[in-house]
Amino acid sequence: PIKALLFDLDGVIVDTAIFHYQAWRRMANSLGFDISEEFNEQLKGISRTESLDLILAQGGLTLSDEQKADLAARKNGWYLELVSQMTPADILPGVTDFFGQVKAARLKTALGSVSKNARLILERIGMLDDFDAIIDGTKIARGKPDPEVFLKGAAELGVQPAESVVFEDAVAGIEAAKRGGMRVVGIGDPAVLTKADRVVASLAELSLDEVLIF
Ligand code: B16
Ligand code: MG
Repeated sequence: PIKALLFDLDGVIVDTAIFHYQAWRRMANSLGFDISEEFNEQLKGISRTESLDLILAQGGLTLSDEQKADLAARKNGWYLELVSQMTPADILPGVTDFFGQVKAARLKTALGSVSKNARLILERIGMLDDFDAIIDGTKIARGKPDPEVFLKGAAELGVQPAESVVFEDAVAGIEAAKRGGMRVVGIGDPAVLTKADRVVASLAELSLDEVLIF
């Protein structure tokens, strides 16, 4: 039986991808190039340092570790300015209702995000207490598609991977859940999220009962 649900943050609970894109774009522009919205798709679910490497490669730049640390910090500052304006109104459609069903069914929940800002975002949207475990970028050594973030979540909840369902919007995150031996609901486009067991446009389209018969 399914005992626990593990949720990605960006793209599942809130849409911070747009803020990441704006902040990375500001950084790229300051270096003299631009990044497209299409390119930004590749950055979803990928850690801050890996995202920076992909962006610098896109701009044809090779920088020192010190310069890269400085740029990453600057981007994060711009990103946090945007995050600081978030409120509970930024919770994505269907999330609050779905969590109500999860709570009524007494299932365990964990957050599985590679973001180092995850706690701050949950605080801003008033959902910090909705998770029994929070695994974020400060607790993991390897980002998605490595399964570490979800395996740690299941372990902290005391459940087996096979008893867990992951909710993910990114290709890298779905890969991570599959490698971890978990079932996955993809949030987004079925043509993109081909490895998910089920794909819905948003949590508003799904009832908990449909997940429990997985
Ligand atoms: P930070 P998730 C990920 O969040 C984002 O999808 C990804 O675009 C971002 O680079 C990463 O967090 C790191 O975020 O810079 O805040 O540490 O989808 O795993 O919740
Ligand atoms: Mg995501």
